[in-house]
Amino acid sequence: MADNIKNYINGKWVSGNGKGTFKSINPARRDNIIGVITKSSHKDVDRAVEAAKEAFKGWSLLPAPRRGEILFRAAELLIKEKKTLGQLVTREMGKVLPEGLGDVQEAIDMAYYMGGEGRRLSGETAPSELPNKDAKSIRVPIGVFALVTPWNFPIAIPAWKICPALIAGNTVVFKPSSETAVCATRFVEIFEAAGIPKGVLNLVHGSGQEVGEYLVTHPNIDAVSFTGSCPTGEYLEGLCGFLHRPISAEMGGKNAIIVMEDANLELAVHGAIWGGFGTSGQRCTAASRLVVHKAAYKKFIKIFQEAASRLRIGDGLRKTTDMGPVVNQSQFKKVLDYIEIGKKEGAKLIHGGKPYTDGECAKGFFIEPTIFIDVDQKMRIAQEEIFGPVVSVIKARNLDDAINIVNGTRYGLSSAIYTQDVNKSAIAEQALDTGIVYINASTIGAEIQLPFGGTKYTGIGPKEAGGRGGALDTYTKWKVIYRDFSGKLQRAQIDK
Ligand code: UN1
Repeated sequence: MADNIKNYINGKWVSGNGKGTFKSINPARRDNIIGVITKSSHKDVDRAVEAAKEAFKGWSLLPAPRRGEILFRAAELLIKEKKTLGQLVTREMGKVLPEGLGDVQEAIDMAYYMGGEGRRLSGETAPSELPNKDAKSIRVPIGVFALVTPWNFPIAIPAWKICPALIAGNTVVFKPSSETAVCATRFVEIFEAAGIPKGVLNLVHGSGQEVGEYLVTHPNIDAVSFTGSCPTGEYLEGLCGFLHRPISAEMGGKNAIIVMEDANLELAVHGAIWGGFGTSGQRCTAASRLVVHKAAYKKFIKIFQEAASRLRIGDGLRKTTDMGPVVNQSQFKKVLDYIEIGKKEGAKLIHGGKPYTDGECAKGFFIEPTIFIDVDQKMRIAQEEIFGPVVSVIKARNLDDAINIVNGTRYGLSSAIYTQDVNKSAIAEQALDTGIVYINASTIGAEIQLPFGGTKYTGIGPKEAGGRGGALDTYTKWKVIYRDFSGKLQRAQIDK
C-alpha cells in the first residue's frame, strides 16, 4: 500500500489544497508506488510561511543550547530509524542500500554536529580603542528560510539545511524534490517526535513550478537555500537578486580525477569506479571525467573497464547489487541522449551505452555503466553535467595539462589526484580550482564538519555544511555591538 503523504504546517499534518495528486515511485520497479501526494496550492505555501513567521520570535529567543537539545534528540531518533529510513531511501530513489544507510548517517552526523553548535555559535570580542567601552560581534538568525532540496540525497541534504537553519534560530519552510517526498516526510516526522515547536519547521510538497518558485519569491521569506540543477539555481539566483534576498545555491559539477603515471593504478580504479558509478553517477560530486597521464592511459583503461564489467546492476535492496537505477524517466532519457551525443561527437564508446533490461531490471530505469575514451575536453560529454553512470576518459600530456583540463569547465565542485609523488599532489592541491580537492581518494565522500561547495558556476553564496565559512555563514547574519560605559560622549577616530 502506498503511503498517503501530507504537508506539515504549523505543527499539523494536512493534505495539500492543490488540484490532483502525484506519485513517488520506485525507480527499480516502476509499478511499485511508494507514496501518493496531494499537490499543494499557493495557499498552502502562504500558510506555511505565515506559521514560520509567527514561530520565529519564540524560536529565535530560545537559548541556542536548548535548540541544540532538540537536534540531539532528532539524531538519536534517526539512529533508531536508520535501517528503515535507509531502505526507504533505496526504494524511493534507487541508490544501493549501503548508500541509503550512508545518506541517513550523514543526517545523524549533521544533527549531532549542529546540535553542538548550540553551545558555540561564537562571534568575536575585540578591544575598543576608547576606555570604558567594549565591542563584540554576534551571530543572529536571519528569519524565515525557504529550503529547496534535490532527490539524490533525500535525507542528507535536507539535514544539511534544516539542522544549521534551526540551530541558528531561523524557522523553515521546506520544499523537497517531488521524487523523494516520502523520505522528506519521514525526516520531518523525526523532528516532530524530537519536540520541534509548531510552526518552526514546515513542509510543503509540490513541483518547482507550482510551489518552489512561489515559495522562494514569497514576500515573507527572508533567505533561501537551494541545491539542485544549474538552470533552476541560476533562475532562482536571478529572482533573489531582484528581491535583494540572500540565496545560497549549490548546483552542478563536472568533477575529475587525475591519474598520474606514478599512481597506484588499482587504487585509482577503485576511486574511479566509486566516483563514476556510485549512486549511478547521480551525485553533484560524481567523477564524470578521468584525466589520465599518457604513460598510464592504456593500462588504466584496461583495468578500469574490467572493473566496470564486474559491476552488478539491479534493485539496490539486494545485497548482490553494486549499482541501482537512475531516478526517473526523464533522467533515464537525458542520460541516454548524452550517450548518443558522445557517440556523434566522436568519443570512443568502450563499455555500456545502453539501458540494462535483464530480468526484473526491465521494469526499472537501469542504464549500463558507460565508458567513453579518447574524449576531447571540448566535447559536450566532457563539459556538461550528465548526472548518470557515464564516464569520459581524457588523455593528458603531463601534470600541467591535466590541471588545465580539470579546470577547463564552467564548474568547480570537486577534483582528485592519484599520485605517489608528494610534490605533484602539492602542485595539484594549489592549482585545482575546485571547492574540494582529494588526494589519493575519489571526488566523493565529503565529511559534514567542513564546508561543502564549489567555485564558478557550481554555486553562489556561502557553502553548505561545516561551521565557520560554511553553513553557519548561510544561516546567520552578523550584528556588532559597542557598549559604552564611560558615562560621557566618546568619539571613535576623533578622541585621541
Ligand atoms: C552530492 O554530491 O550530491 O561528498 C552530495 C559526498 C556526500 C555528499 C554528496 N557526502 O559524496
